[in-house]
Amino acid sequence: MAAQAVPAERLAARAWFSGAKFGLFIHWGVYSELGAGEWVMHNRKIAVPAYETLAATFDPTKFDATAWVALARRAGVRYITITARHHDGFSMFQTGATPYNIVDWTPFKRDPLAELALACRAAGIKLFFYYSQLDWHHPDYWPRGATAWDNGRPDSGDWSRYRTFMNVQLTELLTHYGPVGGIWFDGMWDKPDADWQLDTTYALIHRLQPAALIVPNHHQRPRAGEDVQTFEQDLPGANTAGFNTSYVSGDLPLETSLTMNDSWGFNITDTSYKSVRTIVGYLVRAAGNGGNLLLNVGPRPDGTISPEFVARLDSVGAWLGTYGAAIYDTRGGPVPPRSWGATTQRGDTVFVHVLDWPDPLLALPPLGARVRSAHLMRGGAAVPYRQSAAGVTLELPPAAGELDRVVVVITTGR
Ligand code: FHN
Repeated sequence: MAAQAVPAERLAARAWFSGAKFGLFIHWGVYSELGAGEWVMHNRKIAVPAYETLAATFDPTKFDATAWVALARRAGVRYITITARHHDGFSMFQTGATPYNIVDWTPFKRDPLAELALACRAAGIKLFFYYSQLDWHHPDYWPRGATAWDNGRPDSGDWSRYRTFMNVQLTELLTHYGPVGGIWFDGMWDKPDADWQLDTTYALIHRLQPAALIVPNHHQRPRAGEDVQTFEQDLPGANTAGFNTSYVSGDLPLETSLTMNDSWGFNITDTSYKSVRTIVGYLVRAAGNGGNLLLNVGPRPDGTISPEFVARLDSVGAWLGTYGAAIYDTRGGPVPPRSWGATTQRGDTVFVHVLDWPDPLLALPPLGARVRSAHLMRGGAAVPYRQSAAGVTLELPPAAGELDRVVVVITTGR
């Protein structure tokens, strides 16, 4: 069957996504209560009835969507991706498909996604919904997949009913919250060979919201109907995490999702926070690869976000306040990421991001166009340079503790 043309509104949404460069990932759910990450149900082999009891106590009374969105704005993100339903199967939104949701099952009784959607719209931030295809709770997630354990569910189920359940929920997510940025799928890797009928689900999404993007975290090459290739804990093409594909799409937008410590969901004992330098390095290298960084926070069960996350987001936001023009709405530059840093580009301007280079001279390969001038982004001082057929050499000022010495190189065009 011939590939279907991608409609204009989705191409425009992809172009927007490519320029957005920075998003905030939020993993938040019943698991947050135990402070041991979003896999706690699986890792501690918690039976369904016990987890249901835990879910019935979820009461994040300090949740304030406007405070979360204010933080996101300070950080400089252009989109938020939040867990609507994670592998524990608990819906963090009002759904008619199951009573096992935050409005009907908990004393909280509010729909945080509705509140977040309103706050995001007011702030001009796009909202994406993370949706787990893997489910440790639903009886019809059968046959079970690689992460199965004996958790009290019957050894039977109706897979086609489960698919219908997902499509009903996706319909709700795409019709009750206004325009959404897209759906971020996860968990298909639990049963990669099952009959997911992705074409039907993708067609449904694109019919309900023609500009919504499908971002599948299946760790495979992108398929028809998918809009973004996302990499987990890795820059595009890298596979330090052990499950990413080394294939990198040449035409789809790219994204790297990254934890700020070593956990996605709130983890009270995980203090391995990345430094601001490391996070900015990921943002720059993601942009140098032509991709976005989706940086994660795991809010606490009361709905607040820990100061360690807040401080880092504020610092990255302050950095973007100075250097944002070298990140937002750029594409990967003429020099692919190197150990010293990366390049980004907009029009005739190449931004050379020097993250880690101790010497005064930095030699670049040819930039594909003649250099007309070079200056430091901060302060504007001219940067002496030499060019020849072999490339361009920049004479850098000494590093003064900056996270990234950005040299703005104006070329004659390509
Ligand atoms: O299992 C999940 C994990 O909990 C988390 O949501 C990450 C985010 O990229 N994705 C899965 C692992 O691939």
